[in-house]
Amino acid sequence: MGWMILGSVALVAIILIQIGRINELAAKIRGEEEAQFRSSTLNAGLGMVFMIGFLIFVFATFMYYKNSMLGYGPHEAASEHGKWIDSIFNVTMIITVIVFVITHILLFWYTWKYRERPGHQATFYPHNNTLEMVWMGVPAIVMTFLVISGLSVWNKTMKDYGEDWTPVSGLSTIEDNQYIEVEGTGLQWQWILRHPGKDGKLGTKYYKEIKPGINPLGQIWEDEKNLDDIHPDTLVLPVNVPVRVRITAMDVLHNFYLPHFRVKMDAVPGLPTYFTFKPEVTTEQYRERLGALDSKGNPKYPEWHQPADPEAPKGPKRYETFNYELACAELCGKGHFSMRRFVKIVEQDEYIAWMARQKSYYMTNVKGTEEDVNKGVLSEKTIEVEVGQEDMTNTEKATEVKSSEAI
Ligand SMILES: [Cu+2]
Repeated sequence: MGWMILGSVALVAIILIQIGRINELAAKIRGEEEAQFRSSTLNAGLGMVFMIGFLIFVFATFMYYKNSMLGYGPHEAASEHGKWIDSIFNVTMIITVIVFVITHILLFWYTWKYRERPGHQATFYPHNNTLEMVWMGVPAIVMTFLVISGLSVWNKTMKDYGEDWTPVSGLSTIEDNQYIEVEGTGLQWQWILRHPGKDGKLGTKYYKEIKPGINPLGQIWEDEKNLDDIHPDTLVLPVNVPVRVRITAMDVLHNFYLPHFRVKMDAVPGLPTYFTFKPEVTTEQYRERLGALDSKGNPKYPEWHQPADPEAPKGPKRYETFNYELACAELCGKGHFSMRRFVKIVEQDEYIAWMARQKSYYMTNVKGTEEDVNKGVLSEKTIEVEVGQEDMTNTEKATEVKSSEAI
């Protein structure tokens, strides 16, 4: 009997110990669950803080850098088509910014709203036709609008001058329906610019004629149109006159990029491309824009009022030394950076005066040398007049001489 009582007490004791253990275990599991709920609330909350901070950061950096970006502050496009490109860019940006803000708010709001917590269970929700229609339909409509308006700007921008257009000729005033055709050839690592000179026409080239340092573009000197072609260091163009740039490359892919004019086109070896644009703001006017003062007489864009050379604080300011740039926008090798050239947009009379001062490549580098195929073929006088060194203001005289003298 005694043994039985002892056995029962031991059994009850074991049962009680086991119950205690189970309780202990259950409490532990409950504690872990609670800890998990706390951690998901913390994470979702941090997500919300990040979202607010990130959106503020995005808008603050935009406002901070706005005046350094093309299209804003002083950097409105300096060409006719550039304004169209900027406006379609802005439309695209407004739409995408709205979508960006909404989707980011929703993304973080949902991680907060549906965070793991007691009494909440995920619902299995595999399909909703209305929702699918909305998220397919709305982007499709918006994209159609953007693509169509983008295409129409593209077609307007990429137009070429038709037959009713003539190249600017002579040094006389530039008329309507006239354009200037220049050429940019990219090579490692420079741009060779070619200006048509007085006749307004670029001469013909042949790649087998290319001799570095002697005939870098392979111009054919028998072609009269080549005799007055200039290889300028700076691309000088008159304001409000349409320009057509022939773009080509000699070795690898380059890209003819005039950021202020929104001109950008690949220069492909063996595949000539072109770009037409009309500069509408002279270099001088652009400098004024950068140096503008507000109504209180303070600089509108103080960064442009810093000295151009930090070592000479009293020297010219940045806006006074500003120049338009031609850059290569295709990473084309180790000397890529050195392809920078300046572009100068001047008033029409200034342009004519500039051209009158130029000497053609032929006159300075070829005439009278071994390379000169015209030695003894073209009379000295014809070449002089042809190139416009002797009488630069009288185009008619030049034409007369050309037709009367045997060439
Ligand atoms: Cu390049």
